Amino acid sequence: MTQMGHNSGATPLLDRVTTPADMRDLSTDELKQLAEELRRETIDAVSRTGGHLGAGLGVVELTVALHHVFETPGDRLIWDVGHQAYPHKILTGRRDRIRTLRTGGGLSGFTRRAESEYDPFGAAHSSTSISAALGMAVARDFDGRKNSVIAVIGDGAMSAGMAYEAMNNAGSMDTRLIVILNDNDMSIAPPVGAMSSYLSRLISSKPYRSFRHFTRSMAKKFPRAIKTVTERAEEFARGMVTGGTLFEELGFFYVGPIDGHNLDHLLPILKNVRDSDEPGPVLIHVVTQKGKGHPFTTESAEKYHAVNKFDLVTSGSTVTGLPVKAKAAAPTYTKVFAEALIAEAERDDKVLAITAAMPSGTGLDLFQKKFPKRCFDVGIAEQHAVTFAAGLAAEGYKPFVTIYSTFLQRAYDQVVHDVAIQKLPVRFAMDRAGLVGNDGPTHAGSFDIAYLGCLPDFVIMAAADEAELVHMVATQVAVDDRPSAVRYPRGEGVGVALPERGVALEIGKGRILREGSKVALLSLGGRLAEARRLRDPGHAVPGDGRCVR
Ligand SMILES: Cc1ncc(C[n+]2csc(CCOP(=O)(O)OP(=O)(O)O)c2C)c(N)n1
Repeated sequence: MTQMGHNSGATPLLDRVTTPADMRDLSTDELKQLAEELRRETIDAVSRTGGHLGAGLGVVELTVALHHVFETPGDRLIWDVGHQAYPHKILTGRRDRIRTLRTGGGLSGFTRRAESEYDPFGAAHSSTSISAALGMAVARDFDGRKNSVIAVIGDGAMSAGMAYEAMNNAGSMDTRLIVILNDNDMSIAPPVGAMSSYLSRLISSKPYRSFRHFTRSMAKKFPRAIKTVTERAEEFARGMVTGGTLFEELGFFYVGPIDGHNLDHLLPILKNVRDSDEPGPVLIHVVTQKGKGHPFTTESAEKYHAVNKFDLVTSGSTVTGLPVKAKAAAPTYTKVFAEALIAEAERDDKVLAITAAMPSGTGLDLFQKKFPKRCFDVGIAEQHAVTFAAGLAAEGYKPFVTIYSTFLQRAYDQVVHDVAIQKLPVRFAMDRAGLVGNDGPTHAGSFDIAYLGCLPDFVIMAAADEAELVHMVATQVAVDDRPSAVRYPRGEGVGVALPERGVALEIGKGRILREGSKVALLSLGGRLAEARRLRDPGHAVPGDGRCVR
Protein backbone atom coordinates (compact mmCIF):
# COMPACT_ATOMS: atom_id res chain seq x y z
CA MET A 1 0.00 0.00 0.00
CA THR A 2 1.27 3.46 -0.82
CA GLN A 3 0.10 6.95 0.03
CA MET A 4 -0.87 8.68 -3.16
CA GLY A 5 1.24 11.77 -3.77
CA HIS A 6 0.49 14.92 -5.77
CA ASN A 7 1.62 13.61 -9.14
CA SER A 8 1.18 9.90 -8.68
CA GLY A 9 -1.97 9.71 -10.82
CA ALA A 10 -0.82 10.21 -14.42
CA THR A 11 -2.77 13.02 -16.10
CA PRO A 12 -1.14 13.45 -19.52
CA LEU A 13 -4.15 15.04 -21.23
CA LEU A 14 -5.12 17.23 -18.31
CA ASP A 15 -1.51 18.44 -18.18
CA ARG A 16 -2.04 19.93 -21.65
CA VAL A 17 -5.15 21.88 -20.63
CA THR A 18 -4.47 25.19 -18.95
CA THR A 19 -7.66 26.85 -20.11
CA PRO A 20 -10.74 25.53 -21.98
CA ALA A 21 -9.30 26.78 -25.29
CA ASP A 22 -6.85 23.85 -25.03
CA MET A 23 -9.67 21.31 -25.10
CA ARG A 24 -11.84 22.64 -27.92
CA ASP A 25 -10.14 20.48 -30.58
CA LEU A 26 -10.08 17.23 -28.60
CA SER A 27 -11.95 14.20 -29.98
CA THR A 28 -14.77 12.58 -28.03
CA ASP A 29 -12.45 9.77 -26.99
CA GLU A 30 -9.88 12.26 -25.76
CA LEU A 31 -12.58 14.13 -23.85
CA LYS A 32 -13.56 10.88 -22.16
CA GLN A 33 -9.98 10.38 -21.05
CA LEU A 34 -9.77 14.00 -19.94
CA ALA A 35 -12.86 13.44 -17.79
CA GLU A 36 -11.25 10.44 -16.16
CA GLU A 37 -8.10 12.41 -15.37
CA LEU A 38 -10.14 15.34 -14.10
CA ARG A 39 -12.04 13.07 -11.73
CA ARG A 40 -8.77 11.69 -10.37
CA GLU A 41 -7.32 15.19 -9.92
CA THR A 42 -10.46 16.40 -8.13
CA ILE A 43 -10.32 13.49 -5.68
CA ASP A 44 -6.63 14.02 -5.01
CA ALA A 45 -7.12 17.76 -4.41
CA VAL A 46 -10.08 17.28 -2.05
CA SER A 47 -8.20 14.58 -0.14
CA ARG A 48 -5.77 17.36 0.82
CA THR A 49 -8.18 20.22 1.43
CA GLY A 50 -11.48 18.63 2.36
CA GLY A 51 -14.58 20.19 0.87
CA HIS A 52 -17.54 19.50 -1.37
CA LEU A 53 -16.55 16.28 -3.05
CA GLY A 54 -19.78 14.60 -4.15
CA ALA A 55 -21.25 17.44 -6.19
CA GLY A 56 -18.08 18.02 -8.23
CA LEU A 57 -17.57 14.32 -8.98
CA GLY A 58 -21.11 14.15 -10.31
CA VAL A 59 -20.53 16.86 -12.92
CA VAL A 60 -17.08 15.93 -14.24
CA GLU A 61 -18.35 14.88 -17.69
CA LEU A 62 -20.81 17.77 -17.80
CA THR A 63 -17.99 20.22 -16.99
CA VAL A 64 -15.80 18.79 -19.75
CA ALA A 65 -18.68 18.86 -22.25
CA LEU A 66 -19.66 22.44 -21.42
CA HIS A 67 -16.15 23.85 -21.75
CA HIS A 68 -15.58 21.89 -24.95
CA VAL A 69 -18.81 22.98 -26.62
CA PHE A 70 -19.13 26.54 -25.38
CA GLU A 71 -16.62 29.37 -25.81
CA THR A 72 -16.15 30.19 -22.15
CA PRO A 73 -15.51 32.78 -20.76
CA GLY A 74 -17.26 34.70 -23.60
CA ASP A 75 -20.16 32.29 -23.21
CA ARG A 76 -21.28 32.71 -19.61
CA LEU A 77 -21.39 29.56 -17.47
CA ILE A 78 -23.07 29.99 -14.08
CA TRP A 79 -22.92 27.21 -11.50
CA ASP A 80 -25.70 27.30 -8.92
CA VAL A 81 -24.32 27.28 -5.34
CA GLY A 82 -20.85 26.86 -6.87
CA HIS A 83 -19.96 23.92 -4.61
CA GLN A 84 -19.69 21.63 -7.66
CA ALA A 85 -17.20 23.90 -9.44
CA TYR A 86 -13.89 22.30 -8.38
CA PRO A 87 -13.51 20.43 -11.73
CA HIS A 88 -14.45 23.69 -13.47
CA LYS A 89 -11.71 25.48 -11.54
CA ILE A 90 -9.16 22.85 -12.56
CA LEU A 91 -10.00 23.36 -16.25
CA THR A 92 -10.07 27.16 -16.06
CA GLY A 93 -6.53 28.17 -15.17
CA ARG A 94 -6.65 27.36 -11.47
CA ARG A 95 -5.22 23.85 -11.37
CA ASP A 96 -1.95 25.11 -9.90
CA ARG A 97 -3.86 26.51 -6.89
CA ILE A 98 -6.49 23.79 -6.53
CA ARG A 99 -4.80 22.42 -3.42
CA THR A 100 -5.31 25.79 -1.71
CA LEU A 101 -9.10 25.38 -1.89
CA ARG A 102 -10.91 26.77 1.14
CA THR A 103 -7.76 28.04 2.86
CA GLY A 104 -6.94 31.64 3.82
CA GLY A 105 -5.66 33.39 0.69
CA GLY A 106 -6.42 30.28 -1.40
CA LEU A 107 -9.17 29.47 -3.85
CA SER A 108 -12.74 29.84 -2.69
CA GLY A 109 -14.81 26.68 -2.33
CA PHE A 110 -17.46 28.37 -4.47
CA THR A 111 -17.49 30.51 -7.61
CA ARG A 112 -16.18 34.06 -7.20
CA ARG A 113 -16.07 36.85 -9.75
CA ALA A 114 -12.86 38.25 -8.29
CA GLU A 115 -11.12 34.90 -8.69
CA SER A 116 -11.51 34.26 -12.41
CA GLU A 117 -13.13 35.56 -15.58
CA TYR A 118 -14.52 32.02 -15.93
CA ASP A 119 -16.69 32.68 -12.84
CA PRO A 120 -19.07 35.28 -14.29
CA PHE A 121 -21.29 35.18 -11.20
CA GLY A 122 -20.33 34.46 -7.59
CA ALA A 123 -22.44 32.09 -5.54
CA ALA A 124 -22.57 29.90 -2.41
CA HIS A 125 -26.19 30.39 -1.43
CA SER A 126 -28.39 28.34 -3.70
CA SER A 127 -30.92 28.93 -6.44
CA THR A 128 -29.65 32.26 -7.80
CA SER A 129 -28.28 30.98 -11.11
CA ILE A 130 -31.36 31.23 -13.37
CA SER A 131 -32.09 34.81 -12.29
CA ALA A 132 -28.47 35.88 -12.78
CA ALA A 133 -28.29 34.08 -16.13
CA LEU A 134 -31.48 35.71 -17.34
CA GLY A 135 -30.08 39.13 -16.39
CA MET A 136 -26.92 38.39 -18.35
CA ALA A 137 -28.89 37.12 -21.32
CA VAL A 138 -31.01 40.28 -21.41
CA ALA A 139 -27.85 42.42 -21.15
CA ARG A 140 -26.39 40.46 -24.07
CA ASP A 141 -29.47 41.19 -26.16
CA PHE A 142 -29.29 44.92 -25.33
CA ASP A 143 -25.64 44.90 -26.42
CA GLY A 144 -26.35 42.94 -29.60
CA ARG A 145 -23.90 40.19 -28.60
CA LYS A 146 -24.39 36.55 -29.60
CA ASN A 147 -22.87 34.62 -26.70
CA SER A 148 -24.68 31.80 -24.90
CA VAL A 149 -25.64 32.03 -21.24
CA ILE A 150 -25.88 28.76 -19.34
CA ALA A 151 -27.07 28.15 -15.78
CA VAL A 152 -26.40 24.75 -14.18
CA ILE A 153 -28.74 24.09 -11.25
CA GLY A 154 -29.22 20.99 -9.10
CA ASP A 155 -32.52 19.30 -8.29
CA GLY A 156 -32.04 20.37 -4.66
CA ALA A 157 -31.54 24.01 -5.62
CA MET A 158 -34.59 23.67 -7.86
CA SER A 159 -36.71 23.33 -4.70
CA ALA A 160 -36.25 27.02 -3.82
CA GLY A 161 -38.84 29.61 -4.75
CA MET A 162 -36.32 31.86 -6.44
CA ALA A 163 -35.72 29.28 -9.18
CA TYR A 164 -39.43 29.37 -10.04
CA GLU A 165 -39.55 33.15 -9.93
CA ALA A 166 -36.77 33.14 -12.51
CA MET A 167 -38.34 30.46 -14.71
CA ASN A 168 -41.69 32.24 -14.57
CA ASN A 169 -39.98 35.38 -15.84
CA ALA A 170 -37.78 33.66 -18.42
CA GLY A 171 -40.65 31.58 -19.79
CA SER A 172 -42.53 34.71 -20.79
CA MET A 173 -39.56 36.19 -22.66
CA ASP A 174 -37.95 35.55 -26.01
CA THR A 175 -34.45 35.77 -24.56
CA ARG A 176 -32.20 32.84 -25.42
CA LEU A 177 -31.16 31.11 -22.22
CA ILE A 178 -29.94 27.60 -21.42
CA VAL A 179 -30.75 26.03 -18.07
CA ILE A 180 -29.20 22.66 -17.27
CA LEU A 181 -31.01 20.82 -14.51
CA ASN A 182 -28.45 18.52 -12.90
CA ASP A 183 -30.67 15.88 -11.38
CA ASN A 184 -28.82 13.50 -9.07
CA ASP A 185 -31.80 12.83 -6.83
CA MET A 186 -29.89 14.33 -3.93
CA SER A 187 -29.75 17.64 -2.10
CA ILE A 188 -27.29 17.46 0.83
CA ALA A 189 -29.61 14.81 2.19
CA PRO A 190 -32.12 13.01 -0.01
CA PRO A 191 -34.31 15.69 -1.57
CA VAL A 192 -37.81 16.27 -0.29
CA GLY A 193 -41.10 17.48 -1.64
CA ALA A 194 -43.43 17.19 -4.56
CA MET A 195 -40.96 18.61 -7.10
CA SER A 196 -38.44 15.92 -6.25
CA SER A 197 -41.08 13.21 -6.71
CA TYR A 198 -42.10 14.84 -9.98
CA LEU A 199 -38.55 14.69 -11.34
CA SER A 200 -38.23 11.02 -10.36
CA ARG A 201 -41.49 10.27 -12.12
CA LEU A 202 -40.33 12.19 -15.16
CA ILE A 203 -37.22 10.06 -15.40
CA SER A 204 -38.82 6.72 -14.68
CA SER A 205 -42.22 6.98 -16.31
CA LYS A 206 -41.50 8.52 -19.68
CA PRO A 207 -40.93 5.80 -22.20
CA TYR A 208 -37.84 6.50 -24.22
CA ARG A 209 -39.18 7.41 -27.59
CA SER A 210 -37.89 6.42 -30.99
CA PHE A 211 -35.03 8.25 -32.58
CA ARG A 212 -37.42 9.49 -35.28
CA HIS A 213 -39.74 10.96 -32.71
CA PHE A 214 -36.86 12.66 -31.01
CA THR A 215 -35.42 14.18 -34.19
CA ARG A 216 -38.86 15.39 -35.19
CA SER A 217 -39.46 17.22 -31.95
CA MET A 218 -35.94 18.65 -31.89
CA ALA A 219 -36.33 19.68 -35.53
CA LYS A 220 -39.32 21.82 -34.65
CA LYS A 221 -37.16 23.79 -32.30
CA PHE A 222 -33.77 23.65 -33.97
CA PRO A 223 -34.43 23.28 -37.69
CA ARG A 224 -31.00 24.49 -38.77
CA ALA A 225 -28.94 22.58 -36.24
CA ILE A 226 -30.75 19.29 -36.39
CA LYS A 227 -28.53 17.92 -39.13
CA THR A 228 -25.75 17.27 -36.65
CA VAL A 229 -28.13 15.30 -34.50
CA THR A 230 -29.42 13.14 -37.31
CA GLU A 231 -25.86 12.23 -38.14
CA ARG A 232 -25.58 10.60 -34.74
CA ALA A 233 -26.53 7.00 -34.13
CA GLU A 234 -29.69 5.93 -32.37
CA GLU A 235 -27.74 5.04 -29.22
CA PHE A 236 -27.89 8.53 -27.77
CA ALA A 237 -31.54 9.02 -28.59
CA ARG A 238 -32.26 6.16 -26.24
CA GLY A 239 -31.09 8.38 -23.41
CA MET A 240 -33.48 11.16 -24.14
CA VAL A 241 -37.09 12.07 -24.67
CA THR A 242 -38.78 15.40 -25.17
CA GLY A 243 -42.06 17.06 -24.52
CA GLY A 244 -44.94 17.47 -22.10
CA THR A 245 -43.45 18.63 -18.84
CA LEU A 246 -43.98 21.22 -16.16
CA PHE A 247 -41.03 23.08 -17.64
CA GLU A 248 -42.81 23.32 -20.96
CA GLU A 249 -45.86 24.69 -19.20
CA LEU A 250 -43.56 27.37 -17.82
CA GLY A 251 -42.48 28.30 -21.34
CA PHE A 252 -39.21 26.34 -21.61
CA PHE A 253 -38.28 23.96 -24.40
CA TYR A 254 -37.55 20.77 -22.45
CA VAL A 255 -34.89 18.28 -23.52
CA GLY A 256 -34.23 15.16 -21.55
CA PRO A 257 -33.62 13.24 -19.48
CA ILE A 258 -30.06 12.71 -20.66
CA ASP A 259 -27.36 10.54 -19.09
CA GLY A 260 -25.02 13.23 -17.76
CA HIS A 261 -22.01 10.91 -17.67
CA ASN A 262 -22.25 9.97 -21.33
CA LEU A 263 -20.32 12.35 -23.56
CA ASP A 264 -21.74 10.69 -26.69
CA HIS A 265 -25.12 11.98 -25.57
CA LEU A 266 -24.13 15.28 -24.03
CA LEU A 267 -21.93 16.70 -26.77
CA PRO A 268 -24.34 16.64 -29.75
CA ILE A 269 -27.24 17.92 -27.68
CA LEU A 270 -25.23 20.81 -26.26
CA LYS A 271 -23.94 21.65 -29.75
CA ASN A 272 -27.45 21.77 -31.15
CA VAL A 273 -28.72 23.97 -28.39
CA ARG A 274 -25.67 26.21 -28.79
CA ASP A 275 -26.12 26.58 -32.55
CA SER A 276 -29.79 27.39 -32.44
CA ASP A 277 -30.85 31.00 -32.73
CA GLU A 278 -34.43 30.13 -31.87
CA PRO A 279 -35.79 32.52 -29.22
CA GLY A 280 -36.76 31.55 -25.70
CA PRO A 281 -35.34 29.46 -22.88
CA VAL A 282 -34.30 25.79 -23.12
CA LEU A 283 -34.07 23.37 -20.17
CA ILE A 284 -31.81 20.35 -20.54
CA HIS A 285 -32.55 17.72 -17.94
CA VAL A 286 -29.37 15.83 -17.15
CA VAL A 287 -29.29 12.81 -14.85
CA THR A 288 -26.09 12.24 -12.89
CA GLN A 289 -24.83 10.29 -9.93
CA LYS A 290 -23.62 12.40 -7.01
CA GLY A 291 -20.17 11.37 -5.81
CA LYS A 292 -19.51 9.24 -8.93
CA GLY A 293 -16.15 7.52 -8.64
CA HIS A 294 -15.54 8.51 -5.01
CA PRO A 295 -12.87 6.44 -3.34
CA PHE A 296 -14.59 5.71 -0.04
CA THR A 297 -15.50 2.18 0.81
CA THR A 298 -18.54 2.85 2.95
CA GLU A 299 -21.76 4.28 1.58
CA SER A 300 -23.00 7.53 3.04
CA ALA A 301 -26.57 8.78 3.01
CA GLU A 302 -25.22 12.15 1.99
CA LYS A 303 -23.00 10.86 -0.83
CA TYR A 304 -19.95 12.69 0.49
CA HIS A 305 -21.58 16.06 0.04
CA ALA A 306 -18.77 17.58 2.06
CA VAL A 307 -15.82 15.72 3.51
CA ASN A 308 -12.86 16.45 5.72
CA LYS A 309 -9.34 15.75 4.48
CA PHE A 310 -8.73 12.07 3.84
CA ASP A 311 -5.81 9.79 3.02
CA LEU A 312 -5.77 8.21 -0.41
CA VAL A 313 -4.39 4.71 -0.27
CA THR A 314 -3.67 2.62 -3.38
CA SER A 315 -3.59 -1.13 -3.36
CA GLY A 316 -3.09 -2.55 -6.85
CA SER A 317 -5.58 -0.70 -8.99
CA THR A 318 -7.92 0.07 -6.09
CA VAL A 319 -7.84 3.54 -4.55
CA THR A 320 -9.46 3.93 -1.18
CA GLY A 321 -10.16 7.03 0.90
CA LEU A 322 -9.55 6.76 4.62
CA PRO A 323 -10.94 9.66 6.65
CA VAL A 324 -8.43 11.49 8.84
CA LYS A 325 -10.24 11.61 12.16
CA ALA A 326 -9.59 14.42 14.62
CA LYS A 327 -10.45 13.63 18.21
CA ALA A 328 -13.23 15.80 19.57
CA ALA A 329 -12.67 17.41 22.97
CA ALA A 330 -16.30 18.42 23.50
CA PRO A 331 -19.63 17.84 21.77
CA THR A 332 -20.53 20.24 18.99
CA TYR A 333 -22.98 23.05 19.64
CA THR A 334 -25.14 21.49 16.93
CA LYS A 335 -25.43 18.21 18.83
CA VAL A 336 -25.99 19.92 22.18
CA PHE A 337 -28.74 22.02 20.61
CA ALA A 338 -30.44 18.96 19.07
CA GLU A 339 -30.35 17.04 22.35
CA ALA A 340 -31.65 20.02 24.31
CA LEU A 341 -34.51 20.43 21.83
CA ILE A 342 -35.35 16.74 22.05
CA ALA A 343 -35.45 17.01 25.85
CA GLU A 344 -37.80 20.01 25.62
CA ALA A 345 -39.98 18.23 23.04
CA GLU A 346 -40.31 15.26 25.38
CA ARG A 347 -41.80 17.57 28.01
CA ASP A 348 -43.90 19.76 25.68
CA ASP A 349 -45.72 18.29 22.71
CA LYS A 350 -46.20 21.72 21.13
CA VAL A 351 -42.49 21.88 20.32
CA LEU A 352 -41.86 21.33 16.59
CA ALA A 353 -38.71 21.59 14.49
CA ILE A 354 -38.16 22.88 10.95
CA THR A 355 -35.10 22.67 8.71
CA ALA A 356 -34.53 23.98 5.20
CA ALA A 357 -32.67 21.03 3.63
CA MET A 358 -30.05 20.81 6.36
CA PRO A 359 -31.15 17.93 8.64
CA SER A 360 -27.68 16.77 9.62
CA GLY A 361 -25.99 20.20 9.54
CA THR A 362 -28.48 21.48 12.11
CA GLY A 363 -28.69 18.27 14.16
CA LEU A 364 -32.36 17.86 13.31
CA ASP A 365 -31.68 14.41 11.90
CA LEU A 366 -31.54 13.35 15.57
CA PHE A 367 -34.80 15.13 16.34
CA GLN A 368 -36.36 13.58 13.23
CA LYS A 369 -35.48 10.08 14.42
CA LYS A 370 -37.13 10.72 17.75
CA PHE A 371 -40.14 12.70 16.52
CA PRO A 372 -40.64 12.01 12.81
CA LYS A 373 -44.06 13.65 12.75
CA ARG A 374 -42.91 16.78 14.54
CA CYS A 375 -39.93 17.49 12.30
CA PHE A 376 -40.27 19.21 8.91
CA ASP A 377 -37.64 19.34 6.18
CA VAL A 378 -39.10 21.88 3.76
CA GLY A 379 -36.31 21.76 1.15
CA ILE A 380 -34.09 24.73 0.29
CA ALA A 381 -36.91 27.09 1.14
CA GLU A 382 -35.88 29.39 3.97
CA GLN A 383 -38.59 31.95 3.23
CA HIS A 384 -41.29 29.31 3.35
CA ALA A 385 -39.76 27.76 6.49
CA VAL A 386 -40.17 31.04 8.39
CA THR A 387 -43.73 31.80 7.29
CA PHE A 388 -44.74 28.16 7.77
CA ALA A 389 -43.46 28.49 11.34
CA ALA A 390 -45.37 31.75 11.75
CA GLY A 391 -48.57 29.90 10.81
CA LEU A 392 -47.83 27.19 13.35
CA ALA A 393 -47.07 29.78 16.04
CA ALA A 394 -50.30 31.64 15.28
CA GLU A 395 -52.15 28.42 16.14
CA GLY A 396 -50.35 27.94 19.46
CA TYR A 397 -47.49 25.66 18.47
CA LYS A 398 -43.84 26.24 19.40
CA PRO A 399 -41.89 25.95 16.15
CA PHE A 400 -38.08 26.08 16.15
CA VAL A 401 -36.77 27.29 12.80
CA THR A 402 -33.34 25.69 12.92
CA ILE A 403 -31.17 27.36 10.36
CA TYR A 404 -27.66 28.60 9.73
CA SER A 405 -27.34 32.31 10.49
CA THR A 406 -26.19 32.99 6.91
CA PHE A 407 -29.20 31.25 5.33
CA LEU A 408 -31.72 33.08 7.50
CA GLN A 409 -30.68 36.17 5.53
CA ARG A 410 -32.70 34.82 2.63
CA ALA A 411 -35.90 35.00 4.68
CA TYR A 412 -35.51 38.49 6.12
CA ASP A 413 -38.83 39.89 4.98
CA GLN A 414 -40.58 36.83 6.35
CA VAL A 415 -38.82 37.41 9.69
CA VAL A 416 -39.90 41.06 9.69
CA HIS A 417 -43.34 40.94 8.09
CA ASP A 418 -44.69 37.54 9.12
CA VAL A 419 -43.03 37.09 12.51
CA ALA A 420 -41.78 40.32 14.14
CA ILE A 421 -44.57 42.72 13.15
CA GLN A 422 -47.15 40.17 14.27
CA LYS A 423 -45.09 39.44 17.40
CA LEU A 424 -45.49 35.72 16.83
CA PRO A 425 -43.49 33.37 19.06
CA VAL A 426 -41.41 31.70 16.37
CA ARG A 427 -38.14 30.38 17.81
CA PHE A 428 -35.02 30.79 15.68
CA ALA A 429 -32.02 28.56 16.36
CA MET A 430 -29.13 30.05 14.40
CA ASP A 431 -26.29 27.62 13.98
CA ARG A 432 -22.91 28.70 12.47
CA ALA A 433 -23.20 32.19 13.98
CA GLY A 434 -20.02 34.22 13.58
CA LEU A 435 -17.04 33.20 11.45
CA VAL A 436 -17.20 29.71 9.97
CA GLY A 437 -13.72 29.06 8.60
CA ASN A 438 -13.27 27.19 5.31
CA ASP A 439 -16.55 28.05 3.65
CA GLY A 440 -15.56 31.72 3.80
CA PRO A 441 -17.47 35.01 3.86
CA THR A 442 -20.60 33.82 2.04
CA HIS A 443 -21.25 31.36 4.84
CA ALA A 444 -20.15 33.47 7.81
CA GLY A 445 -22.96 34.29 10.22
CA SER A 446 -21.82 37.90 10.47
CA PHE A 447 -25.00 39.90 10.26
CA ASP A 448 -27.71 38.33 12.42
CA ILE A 449 -27.18 40.54 15.47
CA ALA A 450 -27.54 43.60 13.27
CA TYR A 451 -30.48 42.37 11.23
CA LEU A 452 -32.44 40.94 14.15
CA GLY A 453 -31.27 43.53 16.69
CA CYS A 454 -33.17 46.32 14.98
CA LEU A 455 -36.52 44.51 15.12
CA PRO A 456 -39.09 45.23 17.85
CA ASP A 457 -39.79 42.74 20.62
CA PHE A 458 -37.26 40.13 19.54
CA VAL A 459 -35.45 38.21 22.28
CA ILE A 460 -31.91 37.59 20.97
CA MET A 461 -29.54 35.38 22.91
CA ALA A 462 -26.00 34.24 22.22
CA ALA A 463 -24.63 31.12 23.89
CA ALA A 464 -21.25 31.56 25.60
CA ASP A 465 -20.81 27.82 26.02
CA GLU A 466 -22.77 24.62 25.47
CA ALA A 467 -24.39 24.63 28.93
CA GLU A 468 -25.75 28.12 28.26
CA LEU A 469 -27.17 26.85 24.98
CA VAL A 470 -29.19 24.23 26.85
CA HIS A 471 -30.64 26.94 29.10
CA MET A 472 -31.35 29.21 26.15
CA VAL A 473 -33.33 26.51 24.35
CA ALA A 474 -35.40 26.10 27.54
CA THR A 475 -35.81 29.89 27.61
CA GLN A 476 -37.12 29.87 24.06
CA VAL A 477 -39.72 27.27 24.91
CA ALA A 478 -40.82 29.50 27.82
CA VAL A 479 -40.96 32.77 25.81
CA ASP A 480 -44.38 32.35 24.26
CA ASP A 481 -45.49 35.93 23.60
CA ARG A 482 -42.86 37.14 21.10
CA PRO A 483 -40.18 35.89 18.75
CA SER A 484 -36.85 34.68 20.06
CA ALA A 485 -33.52 33.68 18.59
CA VAL A 486 -30.44 31.96 19.93
CA ARG A 487 -27.14 32.12 18.07
CA TYR A 488 -24.28 29.67 18.56
CA PRO A 489 -21.03 29.03 16.73
CA ARG A 490 -19.84 26.29 14.44
CA GLY A 491 -17.88 23.41 15.94
CA GLU A 492 -17.20 22.06 19.38
CA GLY A 493 -18.28 23.56 22.66
CA VAL A 494 -15.74 24.63 25.27
CA GLY A 495 -16.03 21.44 27.32
CA VAL A 496 -18.14 22.59 30.28
CA ALA A 497 -20.42 20.18 32.11
CA LEU A 498 -23.95 20.07 30.73
CA PRO A 499 -26.91 20.67 33.04
CA GLU A 500 -29.31 17.83 33.78
CA ARG A 501 -32.05 19.91 32.23
CA GLY A 502 -32.36 23.43 30.80
CA VAL A 503 -33.77 26.18 33.00
CA ALA A 504 -35.37 29.31 31.55
CA LEU A 505 -33.15 32.39 32.01
CA GLU A 506 -34.32 35.83 33.00
CA ILE A 507 -34.58 37.81 29.77
CA GLY A 508 -32.21 40.75 29.49
CA LYS A 509 -30.05 39.81 32.45
CA GLY A 510 -26.41 38.84 32.03
CA ARG A 511 -24.06 37.27 34.56
CA ILE A 512 -20.83 38.39 36.22
CA LEU A 513 -18.24 35.67 36.24
CA ARG A 514 -15.50 37.30 38.29
CA GLU A 515 -15.40 40.38 40.48
CA GLY A 516 -12.75 43.06 39.91
CA SER A 517 -12.20 46.78 40.26
CA LYS A 518 -10.70 48.41 37.18
CA VAL A 519 -11.41 46.79 33.79
CA ALA A 520 -14.74 45.25 32.86
CA LEU A 521 -14.82 42.86 29.90
CA LEU A 522 -18.24 42.39 28.43
CA SER A 523 -18.72 39.39 26.22
CA LEU A 524 -21.59 38.21 24.09
CA GLY A 525 -21.57 34.62 22.86
CA GLY A 526 -18.70 32.31 22.15
CA ARG A 527 -15.83 34.74 22.86
CA LEU A 528 -16.34 34.42 26.62
CA ALA A 529 -13.81 31.61 26.96
CA GLU A 530 -11.08 33.96 25.65
CA ALA A 531 -12.19 36.76 27.95
CA ARG A 532 -11.95 34.42 30.94
CA ARG A 533 -8.40 33.53 30.06
CA LEU A 534 -7.26 37.04 31.00
CA ARG A 535 -5.50 36.31 34.27
CA ASP A 536 -5.68 39.47 36.34
CA PRO A 537 -8.55 39.09 38.72
CA GLY A 538 -7.92 42.53 40.20
CA HIS A 539 -8.53 44.25 36.91
CA ALA A 540 -10.54 42.11 34.58
CA VAL A 541 -14.22 41.51 35.23
CA PRO A 542 -15.49 39.13 32.58
CA GLY A 543 -19.23 39.33 32.17
CA ASP A 544 -21.53 37.40 29.86
CA GLY A 545 -24.22 39.61 28.34
CA ARG A 546 -26.33 36.63 27.25
CA CYS A 547 -28.93 38.82 25.48
CA VAL A 548 -28.86 41.65 22.94
CA ARG A 549 -31.16 44.62 23.23
C1 LIG B 1 -30.03 29.37 0.44
C2 LIG B 1 -29.21 28.14 0.75
N1 LIG B 1 -29.68 27.23 1.62
C3 LIG B 1 -28.97 26.14 1.93
C4 LIG B 1 -27.75 25.92 1.34
C5 LIG B 1 -26.90 24.73 1.74
N2 LIG B 1 -26.70 23.83 0.60
C6 LIG B 1 -25.57 23.83 -0.12
S1 LIG B 1 -25.59 22.75 -1.35
C7 LIG B 1 -27.11 22.19 -0.92
C8 LIG B 1 -27.75 21.07 -1.68
C9 LIG B 1 -27.85 21.39 -3.11
O1 LIG B 1 -28.42 20.30 -3.77
P1 LIG B 1 -28.42 20.26 -5.34
O2 LIG B 1 -28.78 21.60 -5.87
O3 LIG B 1 -29.25 19.11 -5.77
O4 LIG B 1 -26.89 20.04 -5.72
P2 LIG B 1 -25.99 18.74 -5.47
O5 LIG B 1 -25.18 19.03 -4.23
O6 LIG B 1 -26.88 17.55 -5.31
O7 LIG B 1 -25.15 18.66 -6.69
C10 LIG B 1 -27.59 22.88 0.19
C11 LIG B 1 -28.89 22.64 0.87
C12 LIG B 1 -27.28 26.90 0.44
N3 LIG B 1 -26.10 26.81 -0.15
N4 LIG B 1 -28.02 27.99 0.16
